[in-house]
Amino acid sequence: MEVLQFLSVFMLVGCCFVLLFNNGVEGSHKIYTDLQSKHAVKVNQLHRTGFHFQPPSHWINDPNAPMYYGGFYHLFYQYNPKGAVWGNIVWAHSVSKDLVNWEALEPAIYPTKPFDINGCWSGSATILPGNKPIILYTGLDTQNRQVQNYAIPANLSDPYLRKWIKPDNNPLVFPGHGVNASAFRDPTTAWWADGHWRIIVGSRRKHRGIAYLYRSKDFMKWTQAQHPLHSAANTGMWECPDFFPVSIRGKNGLETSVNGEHVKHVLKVSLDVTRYEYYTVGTYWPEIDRYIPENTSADGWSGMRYDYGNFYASKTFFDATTNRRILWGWANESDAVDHDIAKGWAGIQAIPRVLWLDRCGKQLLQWPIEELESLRTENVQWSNHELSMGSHAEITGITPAQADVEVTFSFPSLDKAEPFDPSWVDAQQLCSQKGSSVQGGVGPFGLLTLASENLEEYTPVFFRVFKDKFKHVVLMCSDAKSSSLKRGLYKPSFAGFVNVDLSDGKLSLRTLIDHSVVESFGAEGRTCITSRVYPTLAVLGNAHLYAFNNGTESVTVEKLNAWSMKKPRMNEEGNRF
Ligand SMILES: *[C@@H]1O[C@H](CO)[C@@H](O)[C@H](O)[C@H]1NC(C)=O
Ligand SMILES: *[C@@H]1O[C@H](CO)[C@@H](O)[C@H](O)[C@H]1NC(C)=O
Ligand SMILES: *[C@@H]1O[C@H](CO)[C@@H](O)[C@H](O)[C@H]1NC(C)=O
Ligand SMILES: *[C@@H]1O[C@H](CO)[C@@H](O)[C@H](O)[C@H]1NC(C)=O
Ligand SMILES: *[C@H]1O[C@@H](CO)[C@H](O)[C@@H](O)[C@@H]1NC(C)=O
Repeated sequence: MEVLQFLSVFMLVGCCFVLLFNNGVEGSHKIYTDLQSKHAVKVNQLHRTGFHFQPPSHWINDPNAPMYYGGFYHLFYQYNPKGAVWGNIVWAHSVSKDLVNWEALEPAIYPTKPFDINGCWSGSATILPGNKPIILYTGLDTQNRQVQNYAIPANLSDPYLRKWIKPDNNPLVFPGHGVNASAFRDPTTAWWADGHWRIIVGSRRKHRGIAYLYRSKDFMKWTQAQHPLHSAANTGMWECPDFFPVSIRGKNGLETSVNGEHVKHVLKVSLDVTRYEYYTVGTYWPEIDRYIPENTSADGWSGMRYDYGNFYASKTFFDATTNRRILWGWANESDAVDHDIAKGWAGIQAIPRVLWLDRCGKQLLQWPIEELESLRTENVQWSNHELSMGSHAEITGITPAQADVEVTFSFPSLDKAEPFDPSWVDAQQLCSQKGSSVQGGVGPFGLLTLASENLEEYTPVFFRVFKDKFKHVVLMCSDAKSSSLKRGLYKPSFAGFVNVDLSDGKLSLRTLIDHSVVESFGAEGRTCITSRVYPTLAVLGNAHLYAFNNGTESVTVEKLNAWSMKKPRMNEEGNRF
């Protein structure tokens, strides 16, 4: 851990903030009391993103209560209106017709009442019968207890839902007997089953992560169920749980209350200790209120992740107008706090993704919402471009710092794949050993994004294929190691394994490049990785993009389709629909 982490640390808790003791046992966020109300003097544009969600300045974290209502997508998010570090949190609110162009409204929820006077933290929306949205969120009350509150729109005829009311019968849920009032937060969207509404709330008991279950007939009076919906030993505090059904056939999303034969359930939790998330696929029995992950879903540290990079506190919602389940996730900064202060901003939301169950039923697939394609402009295409060992070829004709790249690589055979050592269980560690410049057999091959002309800086996104006893193992990396000449940055070699059939000799990659973010979808969305990087040379018009191969087996870019991306309307002040 960094020294800074121990210096200005006090307390705090939020979907993303925890009491941090000097022994640093839990939590990785810090409170900078001296900085949290320091207004950004000037917003530095250099690393600001072109098409990712962000406000004009200051700090953002968790996405909250995404929903579709009155012809608009609504996104709320944890926001510090006064500075570029965490603090003074309110629920900022933006609306969009297409999930791409956004208009900022007034904050929807902020501390005013005894039940939330010390904090308005993360939560979710439920659309009640009669098309009535209701928000559940975590408040910090006068005694700093974490309680679950509700808020309702002041005027259902206003499609912008500008004003929210927090009635005085709050809170709806107090931490019950045996529940730790400092670790009880982030209520989910409610689902209806068996005559009751249900929600889960994230918590912990000692080192066990817990999703407490609550039931209600009328949404107002909630009773804690005898058993949590689920828990797992040694995972620490569960933040931002999300629980929803997925169809076992096809890409269509399901409304949160749907259940039955054709359905499996997904439980995702955000692990405060490690600051990453994992999910399981399993079965939910409403009669006994039990959720049991399948034996193919590891339930703990080694579980499957939506994203193996900067991606946390995520939340899905069901978009009934298009039958999609859409995922939002927060991509935090990888730079240091003094850089954030100098930039005047910190945090973005990753591009919203459609999410569905893979045909094999064991994992989810994700893909950027198709509306994003409306920003595509100049286009370049390649076909059958061979990359011999050690070569890299520049992709020109687009703006490499703000681009969308889709590429399919093919290779004639897997004979040259390097042997896989079964002790390599940690993908990130393997990627840090075997980076893009370490020659291999089949791979490393992929893209060098945000690269300077002479490769002093670059963020490679690539695959490497290994041969295990009975199968091949595919590693996907998004490696920030050489991303910037700047010191003092967090430059992890993010990586995940890709569960993909290689019998057709192909691997595909889509990468969204946006100044300080590289967001990649491997093998049709089987493995996704988001990296935050801060080049000093490879910026704006000086950024380059290459396809490369550093394996002994030759690799062909069978097809490449890349676009410059336009800038959407993004929460600019004074910009109204
Ligand atoms: C509610 O919103 C509608 C639509 O914006 C507006 O016409 C109406 O005046 C609002 N009602 C109140 C009481 O503000
Ligand atoms: C309650 O939660 C807080 C915050 O995570 C933690 O510091 C404290 O040790 C917990 N108390 C107990 C009794 O587990
Ligand atoms: C996992 O469960 C399936 C049935 O759902 C069973 O066929 C299989 O043998 C189980 N595998 C293991 C390793 O327990
Ligand atoms: C390929 O590997 C060689 C030797 O390992 C290295 O010097 C070179 O930089 C690598 N090329 C790329 C594009 O990473
Ligand atoms: C994002 O920032 C990096 C660098 O400071 C930390 O290491 C991560 O823990 C942090 N991630 C989250 C989710 O807060």
